[in-house]
Amino acid sequence: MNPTLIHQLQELKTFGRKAFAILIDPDKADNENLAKILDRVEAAGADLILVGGSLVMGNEIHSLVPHIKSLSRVPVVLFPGSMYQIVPEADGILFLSLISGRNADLLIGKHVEAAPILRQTPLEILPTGYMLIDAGKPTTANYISNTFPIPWDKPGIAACTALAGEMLGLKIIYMDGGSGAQKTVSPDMVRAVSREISVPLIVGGGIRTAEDAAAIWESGADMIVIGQAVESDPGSDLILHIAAKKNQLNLKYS
Ligand code: 1GP
Repeated sequence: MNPTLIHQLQELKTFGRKAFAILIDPDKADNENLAKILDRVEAAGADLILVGGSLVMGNEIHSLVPHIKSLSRVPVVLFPGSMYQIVPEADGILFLSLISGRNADLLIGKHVEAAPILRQTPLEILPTGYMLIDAGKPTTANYISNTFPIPWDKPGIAACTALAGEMLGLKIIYMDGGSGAQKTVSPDMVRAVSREISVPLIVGGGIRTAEDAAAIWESGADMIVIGQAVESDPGSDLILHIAAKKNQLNLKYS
């Protein structure tokens, strides 16, 4: 039997291994760019493909996910901004509770509506404490969620929030500066959160280089997410450089 995605993520934390995910925004993925990205995803051995966004304007996600599945063996996990982004052909779904905010709908309300729909799909449910971090400019996620992000320089708030999320039973913590963030989540904050939790830690937002990725990994993130840097230059070798850095770190700590 294949280990579940949650089990694979937990193993990263347990064995100190690093992983990365490529985020594909369904509104921006034309076929030509997608083919370039998936080529590199396969060649580099990316660990996960995330699909979704805080605001998705078109309906392409429903054909995009099966299309990606037909071109790549990398597991596809939904990163949904709304219930319209539930696609049963994916492998799993980040069931996100926005624990950095105080918007009841995004903490539990939408989940109540989505639960009976998700129960009818084969999707693996990945219960995730989602934390938005202020990373220099208002992001779509902040605007759409109508919540305040955690201040960039308050690692203590982030650590307590993540700890509470784990105590509530969430299986993953995802800290996100938002797509196109001006700066990444601070290494200090990643360190503070990583120290407090025993569930896997995903960090994304504003990661543009292999060096950015390394700094976040070395501070304690188990998986990093890259979206805009790949999307804005799909033909670049960034994914390959990030994979090389990951392999180097995994060798160093093995
Ligand atoms: C956004 O964490 C993701 O939700 C990725 O961010 O697009 O800035 O890489 P970027």
